[in-house]
Formats: sequence, structure tokens, C-alpha cells
Amino acid sequence: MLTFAALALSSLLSQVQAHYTFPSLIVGGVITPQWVNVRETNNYQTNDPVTNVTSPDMRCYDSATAGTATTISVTAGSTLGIDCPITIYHPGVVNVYMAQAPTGTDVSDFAGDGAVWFKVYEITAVTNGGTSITFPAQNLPSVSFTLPEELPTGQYLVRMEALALHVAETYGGAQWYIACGQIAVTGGGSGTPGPLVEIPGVYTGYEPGILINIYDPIPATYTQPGPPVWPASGTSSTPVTPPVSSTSVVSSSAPPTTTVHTTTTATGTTTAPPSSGTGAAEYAQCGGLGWTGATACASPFTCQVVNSYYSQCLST
Ligand SMILES: *[C@@H]1O[C@H](CO)[C@@H](O)[C@H](O)[C@H]1NC(C)=O
Ligand SMILES: [Cu+2]
Repeated sequence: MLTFAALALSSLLSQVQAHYTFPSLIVGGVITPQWVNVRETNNYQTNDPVTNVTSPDMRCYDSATAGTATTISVTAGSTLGIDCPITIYHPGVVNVYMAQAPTGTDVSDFAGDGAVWFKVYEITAVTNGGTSITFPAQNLPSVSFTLPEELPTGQYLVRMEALALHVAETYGGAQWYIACGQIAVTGGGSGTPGPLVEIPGVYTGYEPGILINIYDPIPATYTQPGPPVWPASGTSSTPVTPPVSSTSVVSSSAPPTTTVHTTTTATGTTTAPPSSGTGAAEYAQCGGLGWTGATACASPFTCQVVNSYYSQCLST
């Protein structure tokens, strides 16, 4: 039975970890309705990340929702987007994996088990020999990439993975924001996607791009976790966000939350987000080694230590 204290605690936890989800695909410039072509994830309300690399939820994060979705057609060679209404506000990197449902199996019935996943897109970090590290994926409202023309026609899971690295200096600190869409690729080619990996299984949590302190010392290099992108020409270090026509939004049951977050830049300098009244807004950074911005939080939020590099304005 949930006591008031338990409710208050769960509310606190959900706010400490109130992050982001990927409820929609973007097909032909149209944002699909939320959780229709993307399997509803366990965090559709809390936005909580996955932190356990061996958990079955590393795959599609839908163990608690049944994760039903319908499948949308996308032409090989066209642009596929994945929408993030709250924006990807933590520093980190992106990997997009796909897995083809076996011939004769509807992707709705495909669990994605076995070594079936290949990486089709990534957004890595940009380093400069130790003077700076930047995260081009940070603050993106969506991620878009070109479906390879070589991709065979068929039904696929498309697994979005935003790996947040702001508290990744200890094992288990890295945060994964995950969702799986269902697409039917038409007009495909005759490529052989690979290398194929299992999820979970692809990460141990000890990779240099996962167990990493991004603040001090500033990493000289960054190693993107996971296999190389297929096909090799599909690798892109510059995220491209095509314009999305707002009139083409099919539906959205809940308007996107406009939570303001902190932008941490490569050099350790940090830009504080705007706040209403006195003090920084909810989820804004308010302290940590190297922090030179505001340390006061707007009422009713208080500045709480996440780690020595990162304090955040949170509800108490
Ligand atoms: C991580 O997930 C695995 C597999 O479900 C489970 O056995 C293990 O207890 C989990 N670890 C933690 C720390 O929750
Ligand atoms: Cu977060």
C-alpha cells in the first residue's frame, strides 16, 4: 500500500530523474501521434532512464507496458526522424539501431532477441585533445537520418538510444533514454546490414564512452560505444534536423513540456537557463565543480547535489 511518504518519495525520485522520451517518429516531415508507431515505454510518464545495461529494458524499455504499436511505412533512402518533445537536454551521444523482423513475422510480434541489431546512425561527441568536449546531440528536439537505400525491404524495429553522460563517472551512472519504433521499409535494396549485436549484451557499462567523467579532466578523445554504423557511408557527425511543419502534426495528446535546462559547453563554461523570478528554474544546474552560474533556485525548488560536478534545482 502506498503511503503518503512513499508517494512523496516516488514523486521526488521521478523529478530527480524527470528526463525525456521519444514518443513519435517523423515520417515525411510529419510527427506521428505519440506512442502509436513507437512502443510505449515504461517511462512514458516518469521519463526515467535505464541505467542497468544487462536489463531486458535496455532493448525497448517496454517490459511494463506491453509496448503495443502499429507499423508505419517508410521508403528506403528517405529521411526518418525520431521526435523528442522535451528535447535531449543532457550532454551525451546518440545511437540508432535497427533489427529486421524475420520474414513472415509481423514486427509487432518481434521481440528483437538474438544478435539482430545493427547501428544505422550515431551522433558522437566532439573532442579537441583535452581542451574541449561538445555534444552535438544535446538539446536536439529530434534526431533524423537517412534510411540506407541498401536496406532490404521488410519490417524493422528502430531503436532510439540517447546516452546521457552528465553523471557517468561511476559505474551505473550513465543514463539511457530508449524507445523502439516499428517501420515497414519499402523500395529497399540488397545490402547486408551488420555487424549484428544483441541488446542487451552490446554494452558492459565499462566502455570508455560509457564509464566516463566528461568534466575533469576534459577527455582528450571520445570513443562512441557500440558497433560501427552500417553502411559506413551512413556515419554522420553532424546532426541534421530537417524542418518539421507544425501544421503537419497529426495529433499530440499532451502538449510538449517546455522545461528549461542547462547547456553545458565543452570548455566547462556553462550557460544558465532563464528563470522566472529569482533563482534558476527546475532542472537547471545550480552548482558543481567549475560552475560559475547562479546557485539559487526559484521557489519551490532547491539546489541538490547530483555529483561533485553537477547540482540541479529540484523539488524537495
Ligand atoms: C540488472 O538487470 C539484471 C537482469 O534483469 C538483473 O539480474 C540485475 O539484478 C539488475 N541489476 C541491478 C543493479 O538492478
Ligand atoms: Cu535527466
